[in-house]
Amino acid sequence: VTAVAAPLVRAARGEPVDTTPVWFMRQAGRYLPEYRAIRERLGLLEICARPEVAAEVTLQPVRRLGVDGAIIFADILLPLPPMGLDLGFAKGEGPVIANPVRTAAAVAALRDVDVESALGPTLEAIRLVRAELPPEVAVIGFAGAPFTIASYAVEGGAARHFLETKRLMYGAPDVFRALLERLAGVVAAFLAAQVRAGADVVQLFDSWVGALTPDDYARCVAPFTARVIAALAPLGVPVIHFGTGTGALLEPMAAAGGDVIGVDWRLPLDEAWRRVGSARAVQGNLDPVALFAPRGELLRRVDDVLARAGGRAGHIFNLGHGLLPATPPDMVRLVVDRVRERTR
Ligand code: 1CP
Repeated sequence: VTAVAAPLVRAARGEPVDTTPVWFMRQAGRYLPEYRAIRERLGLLEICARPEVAAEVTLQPVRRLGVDGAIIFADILLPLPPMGLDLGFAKGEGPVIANPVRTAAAVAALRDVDVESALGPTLEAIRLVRAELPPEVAVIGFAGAPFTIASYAVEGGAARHFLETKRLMYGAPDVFRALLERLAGVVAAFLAAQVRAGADVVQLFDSWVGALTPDDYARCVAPFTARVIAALAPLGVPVIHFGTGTGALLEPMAAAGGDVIGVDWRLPLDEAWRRVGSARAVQGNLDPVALFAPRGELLRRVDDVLARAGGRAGHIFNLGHGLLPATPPDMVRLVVDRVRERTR
């Protein structure tokens, strides 16, 4: 533990900072030519399996953008292969799981995971990145929340309507809960291991919870997310709890936990912050597509997010969801510079 925590960590705890910290979901990835150069030789899972390469790809956006956090290069689906699922990434780059989990027998057949060995390369990448960066730059560990990982495990890939996932949740709630329970155990252990490896803050991606009714979320999903977050509390590292399409779920999401609530662009940040309560920090919430707008329009929207944060302690600037692959890197840098200028 360093004497003075990184600004991103301080903001996550709701403490005042000199300048609003800024980073971007999906800041490592295809919009960067230096990432694409590595992806020409190596697949996504190959990068994740090689700590030196994963560390390099993690550091690329930190060098180019000067952001306050380095999110470790990995994927929310990495825990699935050690549990016995056959994960691959198809040409179009979306995930494909050849043996999706849709029955009680399939849930029972899931293997227990020793995260230190099975997910060792990600932990080693965290150690390498932490050793490389100055203490002012936070290392961000992450995992998928149980529901969002389950949606891939049940569907066998990306889904639009979550038909198989909801069919299981509505038709066999005990099986669905058993699956989330298994995932919660692995995710909690993986995040704890990331913290031991040097992550200064962790983000739980529940990207697709917005597809649920508040009642289904509260009954079938939130208890497992809450269990993951509660398991991390003794480690003393802030947790960012993120989802999209969560306009109807902000209160139950906040109740499930997280020092920081991630907000997408569909809600004004001030309104979202009021709803989650001033005791929490918030992260967000520029529309990722704003980076394709003319400069003046982009800057106007950055300023609007900052104005809604109102200079209060506990705001981490980010997008409302990840950077899109076609984003011009210079526009991302422009956002970083604007946030720094406006909040100094
Ligand atoms: O090689 C490639 O460029 C393929 C695209 C890609 C990348 C860059 C995938 C496939 N995964 C990743 C890395 C990744 N995934 C990171 C680290 C990069 C960074 O943030 O800087 C992170 C944080 C993730 C997290 C992730 N994977 C999420 C949650 C974030 C979100 O966008 O909501 C999800 C849902 C996934 C699944 C996944 N992996 C890859 C894709 C294309 C997807 C989404 C598929 C879908 O649309 O459902």
